Amino acid sequence: AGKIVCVGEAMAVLTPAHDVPLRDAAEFVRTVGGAELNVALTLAGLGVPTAWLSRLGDDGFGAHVLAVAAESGVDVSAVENDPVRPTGLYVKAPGTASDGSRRSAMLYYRDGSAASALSPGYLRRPAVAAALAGARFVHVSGITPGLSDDAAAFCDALAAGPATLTVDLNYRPALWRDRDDAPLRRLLAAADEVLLGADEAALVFGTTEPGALLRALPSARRVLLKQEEHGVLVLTPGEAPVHVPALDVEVVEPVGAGDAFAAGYLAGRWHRLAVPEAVALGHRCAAAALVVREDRPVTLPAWEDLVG
Ligand code: KDG
Repeated sequence: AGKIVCVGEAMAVLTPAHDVPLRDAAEFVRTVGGAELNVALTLAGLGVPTAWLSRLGDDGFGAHVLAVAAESGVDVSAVENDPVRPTGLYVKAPGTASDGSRRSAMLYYRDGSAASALSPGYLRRPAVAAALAGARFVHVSGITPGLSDDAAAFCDALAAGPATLTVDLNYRPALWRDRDDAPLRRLLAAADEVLLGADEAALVFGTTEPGALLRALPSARRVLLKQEEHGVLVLTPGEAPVHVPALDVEVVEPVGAGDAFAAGYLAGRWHRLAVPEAVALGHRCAAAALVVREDRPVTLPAWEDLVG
């Protein structure tokens, strides 16, 4: 029992409709994105009772995001409408990251968005307080404290709550370029469980060494260190790391695979699977996200196939 409550900004996503560079793209496909909403949508698709907490602009993009979430079975009753600030937007240009990798370039149009005005006051709203009071897991990513000073204070207040706090580092350099990352570090330090990529761990903590990471994450009862195609190392204080191999897939577009992984893992935990089995479920959901251009697995394998 108990819901999984995912907290953070969702955006409309525009992706070129054809396989051309952004400067030649005249037509776009609109989908929805945002790390925690991606997690919520996949959790709901897996049949786990899920609520999503955030703020949206009073505009067509916000209405679309809300409709997608509600139609997917996510409880959106505590989502707040902002009459002034717009819904955030991002443009995903597949395969054109500046580092020459096959990662997508992510262009954000989210400064001053409705979700950037998340603040401790939002947590005091009765619907929000009720959702959090009924939560078994509260899931947030390291994106949220980077949205604004208010959102950073919001994360501090959220982390003080009683539910098990899971934090996916989701390090987005564009958000931290002009901002002190202390709020991100406070959120990570308060987390009961941390999910992070080895590349992110190296950037933020300067190490991927299990013992050093556990020392850097003092509240964490578990850390999932994701090593891309090499799988995940489960780190638990006082125990030897456990390796859970990933699946071999032909990657189409990688954005959102981490969110699908988090959703599969949390769904496994919600069903009280053993941790390595929950991680394996995360890998299967990530694989389903890696083979589509959208930020999340649009169709999920049946539950029996996922846990089989
Ligand atoms: O994990 C996928 C997200 O990165 C994407 O949906 C957009 O939330 C997003 C962000 O801030 O990068």
